[in-house]
This record gives sequence, C-alpha cells and structure tokens, in this order.
Amino acid sequence: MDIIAKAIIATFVLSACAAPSSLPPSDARGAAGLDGAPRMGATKIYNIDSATPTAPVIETVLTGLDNPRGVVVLMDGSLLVAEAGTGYDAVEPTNWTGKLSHFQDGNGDGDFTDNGERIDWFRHLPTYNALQFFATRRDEVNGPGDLLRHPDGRLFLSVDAGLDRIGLYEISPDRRIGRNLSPRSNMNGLAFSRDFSQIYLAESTANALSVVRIADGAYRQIVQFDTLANGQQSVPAGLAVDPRNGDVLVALFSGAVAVNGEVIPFMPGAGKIVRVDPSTGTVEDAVTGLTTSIDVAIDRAGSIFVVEMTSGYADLLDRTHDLFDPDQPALHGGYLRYSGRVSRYLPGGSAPHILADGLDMPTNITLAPDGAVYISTGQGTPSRPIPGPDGPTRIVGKVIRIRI
Ligand SMILES: [Ca+2]
Ligand SMILES: [Ca+2]
Ligand SMILES: [Ca+2]
Repeated sequence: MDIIAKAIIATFVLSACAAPSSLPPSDARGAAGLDGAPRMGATKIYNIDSATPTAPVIETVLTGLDNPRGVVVLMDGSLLVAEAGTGYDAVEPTNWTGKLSHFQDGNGDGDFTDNGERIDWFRHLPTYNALQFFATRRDEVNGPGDLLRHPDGRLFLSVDAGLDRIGLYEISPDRRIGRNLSPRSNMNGLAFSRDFSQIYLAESTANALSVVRIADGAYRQIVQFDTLANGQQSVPAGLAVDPRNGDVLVALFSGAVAVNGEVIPFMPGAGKIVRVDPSTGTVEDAVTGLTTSIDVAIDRAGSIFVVEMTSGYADLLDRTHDLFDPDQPALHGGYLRYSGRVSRYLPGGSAPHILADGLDMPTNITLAPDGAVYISTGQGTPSRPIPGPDGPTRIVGKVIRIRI
C-alpha cells in the first residue's frame, strides 16, 4: 500500500457549500456564445483578436482518463498528469484509482494515447465522490489534485482523500512519496514562489491563500478571503504567480448562495480572479464577472488565462443516485455539461479572447514552456451518462492542448 494511502487525510473544496435545492439551469453569460450559437455545443474556436492572424488550434492529446487534474509539461514535451480517479471509494486500497503518470509521445504523432506512451508512477492513490461523502447533490470527484515540478526534479502533489485526509506530498525524482508538507484544508491549487523556495496554496474549504516553505514546512496564512457580493463563500480553487512581480492571482470559484430562501450552488457571474500581494495580504480584483472560475495562469507578458468550469447548474442529484450504474438516464449531475471555457485577458484591460468554449467541465490549466496551453476536462464519474452537444454521451476525462 502506498504511504500516501495511510497518511492522507480532509474536506472538499467545491463542496464547501451547503447542499442546494433543485433548480433549473441558469446562465448569466447568456444563452448564446459570441457567435450567436447556443452556449452548449461542440467545442468552438474563436479568433476575435484581429492582431492574431490564425485561430487557436485545439487538439485532444489525452483521452480516456479518470478526472485529469494537475498537468506538468516537461522540457522534452512529455507530460506528468495527476488523475483524481473514478471517485469509487473502495474498501480495499489496491482498488483506489487516483493516479500519477508520465506520458511520452513515443511515435511523435503529437498525442500521448498510443501503445507504450503511458507509464504509471502511482496507480492506487485515494479517490472519492463528494456526492456520497457530503451530499453535495453534485457529481464531484476528488483525489490527487494539483501538481508542481521543482527545477531540482522533485514533484509536489496535493491529494484530497476526504474527511481529514489531505496532504501536499513531496515526491522524489526516483518516485518515492516523502513528506506531507501541509496536512491542512484541501488544496486545489498550487504554485511556486518565483525563487522556488515556497509553495502557495489555494485552500478551498478554508477560503484562504496560504504559503508553505519547502525546506521546513513552515506554514503561513496570507489572507482569508471575504465573502462575495451575495454573501457566499469565495472558494479559492486555482492560483498562479505573476512572473513580473511575484503577486499571486487566485481564482475564486464562489460557493452556494441563498436566493429568495432557496440555496443554489453558485451565482453565475459571481466568480472572479483576484490579485494578492503575498507580503501584505492586500487583495484587489483582477477579472470580475466570471462563473465558476476554477483555475488561472499568467504568462511573462502579463496575459491572464482563466478557466471557467461551467456556465450554470442543472440536474442536482439525490445522495443515493448510483453514479456507477451505466443505465442511468443522462443527467448533468449538478453542473451544466459542455459549457466551460478558457479565456485570455491581455494586459491593458481590453475584452477577453475566448480561446475555447463548450468544453466539458474543465478543471486545470498549465502553460507549457513553448507557450501552448494544456486544459484538463471531463470532471465527474467516468462513463456516467450525460447530455452532450449531439445527444446523450458519457463522461470522458481528456487533456486538450491549445496553441495560440
Ligand atoms: Ca503518440
Ligand atoms: Ca496517436
Ligand atoms: Ca492548477
């Protein structure tokens, strides 16, 4: 059994909020995309930046995964990918399905899906579904989460294994799981400080931004975020460090909110990206009006990339819903499927460029050394029937690459 299996312990992020009541889907971003087409549909590509001669190219480089989350792109172009697993919380740890794997494009065809291109480092990390643990009424899988690679070769992986079983694990280059640097509130987003001596933590349940020193594990909370405009919790979910000045950008997902006496999972438009000075804890808005903003990235020029997981909520589930029954009706399962998107905000405050729309529940963004953007998609119980853009389909975890 993995050391991690014995040691891990926590609570869930996005389910830090109360169980919402059943309501129809809503979409504050409107019923149509920028091209006037329905928001829910096949992945669409926009080119609304007149200075960019070509549209972004979107490719699926990995498919068939179980809740891909953190992605690290190595200098040779290979990928390290954390998967939160299927969410099936088996009694026997050897049946756990959280994973950390290395993918190499052995045949050079641009994807990582061919025979021999996957090497599993850890195949039995913890996994669970928040629907069953916390009666969130949403299909939300947790387990291995965000992933960082230090220049010295060490990996740092956050793991949420449910109720008081959380960790930020150090993994040596020869694949040994070592110290737990932060057995605290679940950490859905990680980022190194610019000198790689510290790791910033988006503590979703605690609504806090914190930092841990790698050398000795010293922990400091930088700021606990205020509630948002409608009184809901902020639910920090992802973060990134501005390479120009060391500020920390934090994606606030936003939590449940009561409207006219009814609790809804989130208020569309209430999510935002905030900029935090880590030395003072000062917080200011960077991008507002977002819906379920789940991750953020920033490049050396100061362009901010934002991932919004969904545009609305739909088909809340009973706690007893059998997520693993392949004959269940196609239900969204709490969040409107195929309505996530990735946007880029250039420095200077002009309108965002929508790089990809109609994505199925994206969760993580990684900027590669060559400027490509990798997005993890397909949050939820793998193979569960869901409504798709062309009729009923099933949940599939993928990593897509966007070349701008
Ligand atoms: Ca290949
Ligand atoms: Ca291939
Ligand atoms: Ca992330």
